[in-house]
Amino acid sequence: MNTVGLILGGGAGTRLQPLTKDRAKPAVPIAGKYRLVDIPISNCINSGIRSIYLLTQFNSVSLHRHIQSTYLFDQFSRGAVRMLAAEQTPESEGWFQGTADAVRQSMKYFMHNEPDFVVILSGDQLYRMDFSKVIEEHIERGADVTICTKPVSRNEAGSLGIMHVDETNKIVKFAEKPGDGPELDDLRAPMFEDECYLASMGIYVFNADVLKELLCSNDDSDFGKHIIPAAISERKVFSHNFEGYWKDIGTIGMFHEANLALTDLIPEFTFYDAEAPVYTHMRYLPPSKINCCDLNRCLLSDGCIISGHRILHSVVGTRAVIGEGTVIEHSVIMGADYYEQEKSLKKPTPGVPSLGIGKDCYIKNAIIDKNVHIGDSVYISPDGKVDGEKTDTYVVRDGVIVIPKKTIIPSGTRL
Ligand code: ADQ
Ligand code: ADP
Repeated sequence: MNTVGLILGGGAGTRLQPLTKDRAKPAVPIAGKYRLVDIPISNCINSGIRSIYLLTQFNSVSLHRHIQSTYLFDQFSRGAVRMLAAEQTPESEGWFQGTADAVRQSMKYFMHNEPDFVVILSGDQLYRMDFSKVIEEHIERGADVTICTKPVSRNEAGSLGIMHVDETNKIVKFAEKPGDGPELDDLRAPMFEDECYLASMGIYVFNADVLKELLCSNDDSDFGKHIIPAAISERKVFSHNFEGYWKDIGTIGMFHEANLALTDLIPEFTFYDAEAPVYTHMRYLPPSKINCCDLNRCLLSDGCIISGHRILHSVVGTRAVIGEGTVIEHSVIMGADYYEQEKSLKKPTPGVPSLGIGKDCYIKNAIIDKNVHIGDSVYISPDGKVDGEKTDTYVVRDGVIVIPKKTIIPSGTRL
């Protein structure tokens, strides 16, 4: 069976700003040592899908480097992860107008080998799924399209695609992001006792010829708004009921929460699974060194030098350097792409703190992006700030303070 995996790597990336300021969304680091794109790519590889296309709006240096250096298939197993960035051609303006438009513009590349099935995936979700099982069920049912679904509560339902199915799991009704009004009342799933709604996970299996027909018969730009509702009225569209952990991590709040949830005693999602590992770039970093710091409920990546006082309920990324007496709570520290001595042969610039986080700092409810220079006795917390507040040094979103990549914060600063 010839299956292609398509990963929708993100539109303008506004919901994850400022993490997407200098990089494409798929390149955003997660869990200290991975990048968002490692999740759908690993799910594809572990499901036997080795022809993978990543559709992005722009092809950032970090994304390119990551894909090129990580997903090296050998000549015997055949496979490739190809990046398709929105491009200017005589037929198009050069920017994907929406998800369906991104897939339509990329069709000439991924249809080249005449696949039987196309699996379409979001690039900003945390889950582990064996797509080969979904495809098996899809074939058994004689489906044209299969949508992976999950029951969700009412407060989540309004911002997702919600559907009704019949007793054979054929989808008979669908509303994209119905909001919290009367439209949602009518969509409550009758088969569950609690107030539950059957939501689309934005993960689709299409028969390749059906996908082609659906996309070529119009110029609709979006899957959720246009292509899926049209398919439901004209084609055999089924629901695949997924039972595992699944989280959308497309906003700062959800991204922060999903990272910190990995530090739970028994996390709902774990990156450790011998059967279906999450792959990433091998860096050959030394073990992390801890100089008398109290670490509690933390994920600590490789190559760190931690001299802090206390780190609680936090994720610490590769090559993080944290000075003596510093306290970090409920935060995601992304670490650094290099060690200071590697990068600069020249002397440190006067007035610019060293790479990493200095001494006696206090950091709470924060995301500290990579390669920051934070001095000594710096205080960083979203307390007392309003959502949406933004300066050159920080952005506050969903109750989390985000320090953008490469920011320099002098000693003694109080944010
Ligand atoms: P959303 O995730 O809100 O809902 P959408 O904004 O279309 O839908 O994004 C889907 C994926 O495509 C995301 O990973 C996004 O980053 C990416 N994307 C968006 N625009 C893109 C573009 N122009 N080029 C490349 N990639 C792009 C969808 C479904 C809902 C379902 C939820 C589940 O429409 O029905 O409930 O997913 O999260
Ligand atoms: P402990 O709980 O062990 O007494 P603290 O939580 O007081 O430790 O913090 C230790 C370090 O963190 C101190 O050296 C201090 O510099 C820094 N710190 C803690 N809270 C703050 C704060 N509100 N403002 C600035 N720095 C703080």
